[in-house]
Amino acid sequence: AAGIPAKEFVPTQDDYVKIYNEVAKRLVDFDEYDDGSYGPVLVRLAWHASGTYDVETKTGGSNGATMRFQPESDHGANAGLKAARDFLEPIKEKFPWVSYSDLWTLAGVCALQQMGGPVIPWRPGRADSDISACTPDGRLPDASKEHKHLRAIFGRMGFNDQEIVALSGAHALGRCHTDRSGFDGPWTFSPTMLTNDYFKLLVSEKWNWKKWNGPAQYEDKSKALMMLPTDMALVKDKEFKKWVDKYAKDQDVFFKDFSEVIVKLFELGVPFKQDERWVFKAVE
Ligand code: DDH
Repeated sequence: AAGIPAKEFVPTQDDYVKIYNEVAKRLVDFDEYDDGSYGPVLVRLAWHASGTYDVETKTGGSNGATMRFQPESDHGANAGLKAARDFLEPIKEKFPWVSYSDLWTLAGVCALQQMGGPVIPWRPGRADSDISACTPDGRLPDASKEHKHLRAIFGRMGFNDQEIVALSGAHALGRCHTDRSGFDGPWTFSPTMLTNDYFKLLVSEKWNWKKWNGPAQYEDKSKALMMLPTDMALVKDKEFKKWVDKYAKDQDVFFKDFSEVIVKLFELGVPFKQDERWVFKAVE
């Protein structure tokens, strides 16, 4: 009928459940990648999209999904994240109404839950920006640095010591790749399961400098596992270490704090209209 505008599609919770389930299905379907899952690299995509936030200027954060554009996609810290963005592209094609910024964070939630992590409440409301909203390079942490750098970078996002340590527990997942960051190896023996093993290993293993031509990193006695200088800063600094000990002792406490701080991370700087957060059921 002439003059009557086409009704805009307004997605409901059920529509986002469909996206969650589709991400979960693709995680199972494409189990040949890396250690057997795209889960870790999806988590890293959601974190790097969100971790550009600056409290003072209120720029950056997951809203905008500006990592789609150069120069942000080419920032050194984002090397390798094209694999995660490409993994999600068919889902964006199937559900064109979802913003990339909602999709990337919801995929991070799905990956964490499907890898045995805690429930992570999520809500929609992110809108994609254009290239002009790209953040400058240098907002994400540099793995060669120590405690001062961690407090400066995460303080800029609005996080305290406890939150920095809880967030770092994500390194139970995934690995370093020589062709991405230059570092090499996984932090735990179960890189596709979220556990508190990262904290347990930090306090129980003896960590030595790895002798190689690559960037300075630590290795355990078995030489199968690694820690970055920034990881070791969490046991060298007394205030950080308190939280490492706490999370090493009790996975439930880690899961509770991790869920809370991940919700905060994925929501930094997002102008939500919806107050209610949804809980998505993990797919068996
Ligand atoms: Fe991380 N991370 N991360 N990280 N990260 C790397 C991989 C993964 C740092 C450096 C690296 C967080 C914090 C820090 C994940 C999640 C999170 C790699 C290796 C480097 C280097 C990349 C590669 O070669 O492929 C540093 C430094 C910090 C810090 O200073 C605290 C946080 C907060 C998270 C989070 O998710 C909340 C995940 C997952 C991976 C594994 C990716 C993969 O492909 O596997």
